[in-house]
Formats: sequence, structure tokens, C-alpha cells
Amino acid sequence: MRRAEKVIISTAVTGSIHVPSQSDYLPLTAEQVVRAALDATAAGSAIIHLHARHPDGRPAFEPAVFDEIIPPIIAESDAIVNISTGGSPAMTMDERLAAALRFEPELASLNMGSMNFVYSGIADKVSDWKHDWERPYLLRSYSQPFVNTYEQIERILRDLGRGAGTRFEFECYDIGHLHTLAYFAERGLVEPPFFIQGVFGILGGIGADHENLTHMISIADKLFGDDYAFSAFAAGRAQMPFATHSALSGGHVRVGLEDNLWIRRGELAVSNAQQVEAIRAILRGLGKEIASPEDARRMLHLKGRVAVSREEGNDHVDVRQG
Ligand code: KMH
Ligand code: ZN
Repeated sequence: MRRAEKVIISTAVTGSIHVPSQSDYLPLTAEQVVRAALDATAAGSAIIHLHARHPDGRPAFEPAVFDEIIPPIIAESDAIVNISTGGSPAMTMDERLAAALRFEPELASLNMGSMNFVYSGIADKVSDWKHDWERPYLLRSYSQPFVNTYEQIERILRDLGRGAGTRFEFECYDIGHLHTLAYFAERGLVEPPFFIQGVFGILGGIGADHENLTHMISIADKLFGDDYAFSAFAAGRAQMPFATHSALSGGHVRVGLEDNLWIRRGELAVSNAQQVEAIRAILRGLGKEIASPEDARRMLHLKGRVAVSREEGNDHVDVRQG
């Protein structure tokens, strides 16, 4: 692992798994997502991992929705915008890729394997539903796989990576996903340093056991040596312990309401920034420095804020600031 000189905090502000009935604090509208992103950035998050939603909370893929989110974040902060290409398991790959292909961000997520991705259990915990779409949406995850074939991964590496200079947050939900990354690296489709995000505690993926995190790092070390930066998160209550474990191992951290709605047992997080502040306090206690967006750009070899394309084809707008 390329040990972190400074720790990069990523914040996944809304995601597509949690539903509005679980928390009044989950950002839903474009305005709420923008506010959450700007506040998380001000609290010390270098990277904002973005999904979009319709105002009733349904996951959105339409670039028009991202149009209301990305320009204000870019205009009002120095944050690194990381557009999810995972979207939601209920979307087609074309839908999942639409916003990233339009905005050609510095960073995009790339899910490294097909898997069961089960969050139907959330439905058992909700009694008061805000919207009709929520319960069937959650239950569907019991029978619907999250599909990320090698052909699809290759397409993303070619179209978004090679085509647009976007680099990736490689979402690895199991040890085998590291070998998938090694396969594409060997074929020359992606260059180091790789930014590996270990994902723990998703039902269908590797569990939130600390020995799994240690094991993931040791296999990644074998495959990639010093050619990768590591970050990790766990879904739910193991979020902060896994972020802490990652930082202690020389890695980076991810927090946010996409991954966990809580700030401590029995208490909902009132904002994404509150979780950023919580991990900052832990990192400070560990004697770690926090990476600015510029630090993170340098460490992850990002292209910077250049050539964000607005329309199909060649209408490129340079939004680099300063
Ligand atoms: N929702 C997380 C478990 C993505 O957006 O591409 C993983 C994630 C995937 O953030
Ligand atoms: Zn995500």
C-alpha cells in the first residue's frame, strides 16, 4: 500500500440504498445534496461521492438531475466530485453511466464484480412509510443481482477512463474483486496508483469483520505492492471502526449517509458533515493529518478540474478554477 501521508476523507452523501422513511436527514432534493456536499467539504472531506435522487427520494440517473447538483458544488467548493457508476442495482448500465459520461468527472466509482447486494432487511425496520415506492424497492434487492460483468467494467475503463481521463474509486466488496482489478491492470486498461475502496458489511459481500480488512490489505499488497492507495468503509454501525482501522493501517476513509444513517447507537446523524467531524476527531487523536482536495488530487493522480463536457460530443467547458 502507498501509505497515506495525509488521510483523504471521502463522503458519500446520499447513495441509493437508504430510503426517506429511515431518516429525515437523508439528502434528497438537488438543493439538499448540494448543501450536504458543501458542508461536508467545509468540514474536511476532500472527495464527494455522488448519487442523485428525485425529490421523493427515488434514485435518479437522469443527467438533468445531476445538472442541478454538480455545477453548484464545483462553483462553490474545491471538492473532488466522484460520480457513482453504481447508481442503483435497479438501473441499467447505460443509465448508471449517463451522468459520468456527461460530466467526465475527476473520479468515478467502479464496482469490481457482479454480486447479490441485499438490503431488503431495511423494510422490516420501517413501520411508517413516507412513499409507496420505498418498500417494493427495498424488497426487490432480495431477488435482483447487482450486475457488473467484465465486459461492462472494460467498457467503463475504456469510455470513461481512457476516453475522459476519469480515474476510479474501485469498489471492492470481496477479495476476488482485487483479482479482477489486477486482471485489468495487467491488460494495461488502467494505470496505477489504484484507489481501492474496501466495502464491508453489505449482505452478499465480505463481512464487517476486522480480519477481513487486514486480509484485503495483505492480498492487495501482494497484487499491487506500493501501487495503490487504500480506503475502506463498512455499512451501518461498523462505519467508524472500519474507517479508523483503515487509517491505522495507512489508508484513507469514507463516511456519509449513503453508508450509515447514524452518528452513534440510537442517534441518527443530522448531517453528513457531522460524520466528517466525527472521523476528523478520531484522526486527530491518532495524530493524522487531513488531505485537502489538492493533496488528494496529487496523491491519486487526478486530472483536476478540466474539460467537463456539458453536451454530447465536443462542447467542452473548462471549469478549472484559479
Ligand atoms: N453503496 C455502497 C455500498 C457505487 O456507488 O458505485 C457502494 C457504492 C457503489 O458506493
Ligand atoms: Zn455509492
